[in-house]
Amino acid sequence: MASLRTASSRALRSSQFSRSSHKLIYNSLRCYSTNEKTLKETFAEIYPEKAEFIKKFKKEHGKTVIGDVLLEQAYGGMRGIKGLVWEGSVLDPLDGIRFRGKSIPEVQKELPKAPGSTEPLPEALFWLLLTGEVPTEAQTKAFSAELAARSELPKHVAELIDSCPSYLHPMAQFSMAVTALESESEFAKAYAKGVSKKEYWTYTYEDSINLLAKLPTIASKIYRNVFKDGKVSPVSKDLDYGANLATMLGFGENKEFIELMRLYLTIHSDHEGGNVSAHTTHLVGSALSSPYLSLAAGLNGLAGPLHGRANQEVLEWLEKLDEELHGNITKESIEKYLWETLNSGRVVPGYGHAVLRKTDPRYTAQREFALKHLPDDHLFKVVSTVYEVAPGVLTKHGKTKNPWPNVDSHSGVLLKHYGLTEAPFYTVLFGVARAFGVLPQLIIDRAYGMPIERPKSFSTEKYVELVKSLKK
Ligand code: HAX
Repeated sequence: MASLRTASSRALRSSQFSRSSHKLIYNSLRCYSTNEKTLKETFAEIYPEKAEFIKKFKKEHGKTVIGDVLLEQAYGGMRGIKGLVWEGSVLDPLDGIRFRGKSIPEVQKELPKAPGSTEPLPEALFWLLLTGEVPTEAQTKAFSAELAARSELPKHVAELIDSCPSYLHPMAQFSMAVTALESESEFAKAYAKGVSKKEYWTYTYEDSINLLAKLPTIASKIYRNVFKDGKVSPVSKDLDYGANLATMLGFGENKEFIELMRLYLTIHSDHEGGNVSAHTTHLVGSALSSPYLSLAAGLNGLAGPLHGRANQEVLEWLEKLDEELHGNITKESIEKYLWETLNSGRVVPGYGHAVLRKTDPRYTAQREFALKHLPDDHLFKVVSTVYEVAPGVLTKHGKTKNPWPNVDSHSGVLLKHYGLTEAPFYTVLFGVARAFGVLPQLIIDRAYGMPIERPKSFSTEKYVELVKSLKK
């Protein structure tokens, strides 16, 4: 392993890479004041061995049957069909998400933290998701500084955001701004020049880091334009990603809000590959669209009410509940309200999941944050009472396979407590976090040379024929 790493490290510096890659790597190294390996160097050392393993694995076991596909799955949103490769995380229906094998409490314990903080740094999670390794504190600090150094928006993107009407949903503004960053794509430029396939990952890496770095500025600009005075404070190279985001949104004075941002970005980052935002980003990326175009596509999926926008729906639903019940929060009154929602043909937002069959550990992590920092918050008490009642009501209702709360059930209450009350903005924060999960996989996809995605579809007539022929 060590010799392979040294060899690939040597390759990184010599023949395998062109002059332009050298320049890119050098540029990213210049930001560092530590002698430890950078994220890019770490990945460059690790991936050749992994890529070699996958080649062998496919050759030896490529014909192994790994599952059957039922007709009901074709008509049922492809639920449970194994057909994607996603390295950063795996979701167990009962155990919840594990990032490179680590549960949320393990990530909270093991990842580097800012001085005086108890929450993990999301930039350290990005490192873990990309490489499978936990970075040192010095590596994380240098990576935070590198992200801050790359955060500036091109003028045309800033102007584009400023030109959006305030009634355009923040997620539409977010997706547009990310799409417009395409002008900056190193990958698109290198591809146009005919760069070798072997080098795709290095340009994808540069685009991904530049994109990740610019997201807090984009998100804050949208927030401050739509809901505040339009002024965004500058990024500080001395602050970590979560602290910068909190500050630019206008909540930097509040240390608890900064802690919330670190936790929020970490737990909302990755949820394996099949969810709409992750799958869309990966799918669009498989056509060799740049990370900007790929993430923007994923964000458009995240904006749907059954996916990321559920966080907005939840807060609005809770506020309406509170208003209609005039603060009369009892198990009985909430049960009645839940039945009214269900009987009117709507879903209870924040409950249910396509994979999970237990309370989402991301919900639990947020509940623990609330118990620690805001146990007496009125809306937190409402959320807690809904948690006591909703699983029973949904079970009695008899439709959902999972009556337990998901991540979106809790996030709005925490944000609102600290003054970020504007629910239509919530999915933008989720989008910033989701980038931490999907961008590492895009880099990995390019490093492994993953092909364009193209599953098979049939018309209903063709499925009827297929079923008939199989039943003969
Ligand atoms: N309230 C009422 N009915 C629900 C329900 C809920 N919370 N969750 C599922 N159901 C219904 C479904 O609408 C479906 O009804 P039909 O048979 O009439 O179509 C039935 O129960 C079976 O659905 P399922 O198999 O349990 O769930 P799916 O895998 O199809 O859908 C969803 C998963 C998350 C989309 C679903 O549970 C839902 O709509 N939840 C509410 C919205 C929400 O919280 N979304 C966020 C999910 C987490 C996430 O992605 N965050 O970004």
